[in-house]
Amino acid sequence: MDMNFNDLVDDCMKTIEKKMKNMKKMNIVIVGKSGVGKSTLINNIFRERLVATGTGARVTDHMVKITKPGFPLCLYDTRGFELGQDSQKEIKDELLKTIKEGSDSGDINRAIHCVLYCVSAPSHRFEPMEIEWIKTFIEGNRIYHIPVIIILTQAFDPEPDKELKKYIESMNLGVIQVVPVLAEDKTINGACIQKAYGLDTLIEIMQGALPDELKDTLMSVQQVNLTLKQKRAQAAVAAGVLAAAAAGASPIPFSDAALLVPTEVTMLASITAIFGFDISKSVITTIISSIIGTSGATFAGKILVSNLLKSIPGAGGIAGSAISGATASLLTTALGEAYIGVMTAMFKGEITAKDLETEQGKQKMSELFKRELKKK
Ligand SMILES: Nc1nc2c(ncn2[C@@H]2O[C@H](COP(=O)(O)OP(=O)(O)OP(=O)(O)O)[C@@H](O)[C@H]2O)c(=O)[nH]1
Ligand SMILES: [Mg+2]
Repeated sequence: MDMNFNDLVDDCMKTIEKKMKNMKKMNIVIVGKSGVGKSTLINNIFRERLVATGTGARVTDHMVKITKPGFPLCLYDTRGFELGQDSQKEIKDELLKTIKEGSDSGDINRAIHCVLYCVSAPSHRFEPMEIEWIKTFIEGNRIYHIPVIIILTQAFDPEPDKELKKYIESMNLGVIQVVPVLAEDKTINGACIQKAYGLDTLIEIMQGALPDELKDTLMSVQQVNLTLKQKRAQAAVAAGVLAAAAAGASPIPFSDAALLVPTEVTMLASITAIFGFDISKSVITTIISSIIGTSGATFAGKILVSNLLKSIPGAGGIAGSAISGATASLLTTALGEAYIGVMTAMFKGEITAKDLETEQGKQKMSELFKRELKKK
């Protein structure tokens, strides 16, 4: 069966777009006094500088909802926490009301999923008023169980910051964890005295606390924990392998390898969404042609499979005229892992989308694929 290269690319683009569009929306709330570092934290965790470039809309007296078109994350930024007891009570009531409304809607896209409570670490103190606020908030939150994480911001002095963490933990407030973070390197007179740290740990804690439906979303929007992105992408490969094995359970003739294409396309789209890259058509074209070893207008399923098998040491000798479930699994694993390798290189900046449009970039991509495939 002949396949059309352009159709394949279009199919990939459409599937990626659909994956991104159907991704569940994550809603997080950030609370803390002015100047503790809420905006700096948010701008560094997510791949869009949400606070700097998003659109804010006031939703309650003290809360602004920040969104960006096409970005599946919505941030509720609170204002006025430092203004005293009255404001703090109002913030708590508005927050619980917002949580209730989200929960009552029954729509996961509208629910509040996580509350990040920020305390400035350099202050070395956790005031009685703040303790009281968290206690009463947790009380009101009891029926909703929204995970609350306490973040010690601007924690550039690790030893006393660890002490503060221990002290807060000893209060058993009912929060998920207390995490010290430094969102940006701390410099004094131009010299760096402490490198940024802790954002990857924060993301790991959030990922553990979120419902399964939101794990892809968090991975897609965050830019600080590559290992977790890779892990999540590997879960997408495992799902693809299962589907491919099922498709190949009764052997597929080589010439009908097109039967496997939808499975592979879905897998590639899932991985792309988890990495969260805005992939253009020309990039997809390069990636696909370097995967399948051809960019001819039309090609046969048989060519596709034999090209792929040739790249996998040990699989090249697979005889016969059909793909078994085991071979389909092997192909899918190799393809998925190779693609994760490419996404990783893009994440690290070793390859840029612009590079991929040049001959050199294509060459590099091809090499990367071969290297990844050889690992299998
Ligand atoms: N080096 C370093 N500076 C930080 C960090 N976090 C915050 N700052 C600095 O602290 C100041 C306040 O940070 P913001 O992120 O604006 O604080 P905020 O909580 O959003 O403040 P409001 O929006 O006024 O409520 C800024 O000058 C930041 O550059 C950090 O992790 N590292
Ligand atoms: Mg701010």
